Amino acid sequence: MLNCAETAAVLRNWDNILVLSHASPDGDTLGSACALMRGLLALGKRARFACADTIAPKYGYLFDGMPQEDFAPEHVMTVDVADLSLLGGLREQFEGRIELAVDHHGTHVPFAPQRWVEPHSAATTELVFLLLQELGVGPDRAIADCIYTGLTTDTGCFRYRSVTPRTHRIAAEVIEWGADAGEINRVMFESKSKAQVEAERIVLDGMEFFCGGKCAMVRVPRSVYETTGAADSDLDGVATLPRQIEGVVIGVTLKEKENGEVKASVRTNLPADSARLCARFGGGGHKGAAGCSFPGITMEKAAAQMTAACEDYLRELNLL
Ligand SMILES: [Mn+2]
Repeated sequence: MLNCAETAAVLRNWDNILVLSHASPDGDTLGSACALMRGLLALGKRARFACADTIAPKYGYLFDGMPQEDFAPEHVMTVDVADLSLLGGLREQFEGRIELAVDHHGTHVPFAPQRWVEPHSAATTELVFLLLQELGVGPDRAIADCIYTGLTTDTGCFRYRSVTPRTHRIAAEVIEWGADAGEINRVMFESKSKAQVEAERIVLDGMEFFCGGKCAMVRVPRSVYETTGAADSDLDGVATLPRQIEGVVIGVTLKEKENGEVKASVRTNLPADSARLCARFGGGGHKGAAGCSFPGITMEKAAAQMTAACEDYLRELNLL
């Protein structure tokens, strides 16, 4: 395991670097990749980006003005990727070629020979910021926007328990660099498309409670996207809704992906641990937020398995 200075030393020696984000990209993996690439470009290196899935338009500004050169990379690294499987469609192409991983997931399953993993970091962008400081990059306004985006999206606008004094210090620093905090938070948290509201309405209408109201579950079948015109990313925020209900300890959102695979997003309140629950299905993440998938089974079956697991887990915690 590397530390910040050692990771910086690795990057100092590299050129022609490909930075990979995880599939179904969020603000942290994209903010980390873009901040890092901007830093590498500023150091006179060549850097480019790849992700298995399309990037939601609301993240477009992260890439503004960044050249996307096509070159054969000499080095490949990942940001915010907890497990090789989370590379999605890029896994096959890059398995065995990834030399460096920078991540903050406690459930990180090592796949790169060199890695810097700090589970107590609220976002991977926290680590990228420290890395850029070590490399002598900044202050830079575009980098500041990328870092701030990762911090705020991975912490639900600085509300989660994962937030530390350091998270706020780094946020303060990048605001000094010129990050447009108010606008980024508006786009990420205060702005919804009509399709999104329509989809949320349908999904919330079907919310189910079990374990005496300690668990809440919503399902998002493909039909929701079809009837509302909502994109996958429009329903990112839905995962946080079940847990917001008083008395709910475990909130589960089941989404049917385009390929038919069912994915669960789990959000928990203390004392439950989302990552531990998802580990039962080979998934992972953080204490408050984690995910897992149910390949090859229907939404109905996935819901039944998840319900049984929640019940079992709550018993284990003596909450049932
Ligand atoms: Mn993250």
